[in-house]
Amino acid sequence: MSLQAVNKIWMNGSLVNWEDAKIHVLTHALHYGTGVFEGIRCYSTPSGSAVFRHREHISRLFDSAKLYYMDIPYSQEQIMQAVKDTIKTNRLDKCYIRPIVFRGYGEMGLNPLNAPVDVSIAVWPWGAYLGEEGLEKGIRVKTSSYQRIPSNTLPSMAKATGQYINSILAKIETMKAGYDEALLLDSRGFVSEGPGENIFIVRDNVIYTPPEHASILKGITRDSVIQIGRYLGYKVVEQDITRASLYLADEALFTGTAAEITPIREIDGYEIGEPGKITKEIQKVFFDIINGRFDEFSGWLDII
Ligand code: PPE
Repeated sequence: MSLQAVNKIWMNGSLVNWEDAKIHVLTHALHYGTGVFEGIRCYSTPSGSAVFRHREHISRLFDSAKLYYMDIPYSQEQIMQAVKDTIKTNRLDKCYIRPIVFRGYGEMGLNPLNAPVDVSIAVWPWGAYLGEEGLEKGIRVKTSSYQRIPSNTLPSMAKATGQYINSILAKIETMKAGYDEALLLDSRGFVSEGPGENIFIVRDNVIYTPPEHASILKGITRDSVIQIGRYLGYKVVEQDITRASLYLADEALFTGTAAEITPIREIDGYEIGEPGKITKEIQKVFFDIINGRFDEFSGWLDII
């Protein structure tokens, strides 16, 4: 998806012009993938623009940084304030937010510990990740021949830049095969997640999603859907999912900040069908929450 430029980007404590937000080609993270990032959305609500589950995202950013031995030279509160400042200065009422913490310029080689830790926050308008039609009618998914990186190879819980080349290979492979999105299995062969989404299935009115040990990124949208599902009175179970139960699912959906709640209508040639009842119910509550129309979960919105 091509970027839509806005006015300013936050870099190491100051707001710089979009076109001046540059780094050196010998930036450590460019060579070795030593960066961690977040994807957050800000929505327009009747009480003003609101960052969705802001604290949880910033807290995950700090956890990712910790797993890669990076000390962020700001507090979580300072980063949250910087996110708000960046949105305000760009006068966007809704946008995607991309904070990134990365090993900067000054050291080469595989010991990054003396390289500086740089922090940047960019925002831009970003529409439906898998298309408006995908959100409404569901998408076609194919299992990738690439496995999701096992957590004893790289920490799945970290949202690290370098880890995304795994997602990217899976994504390209599936797109070239004519599908909308990939699904990755874990190293044991159980369902893990999409290249940038967690997955849920529904069977006999029970909602299932893979557990942490299936090498997933612990998605914040995933957590939101677990809570919404339970609020709606459904049983939501975190357990290993086999390929067969995926193929026999009554409903299936992807969750993610960018993808929001995208129904899956076909997997590997097995028809799941049009978005089902539970998917639609969850979607409705989710969209009501982010649009500020659902008081029960209003604590998830940080008004800027
Ligand atoms: N798994 C992966 C691998 C992942 O990248 C994401 C988010 C999720 C699960 C869902 O997590 P959460 O956003 O907390 O619900 N992927 C981000 C990056 C997408 C991109 O293309 O860049 C996102 O959705 O912002």
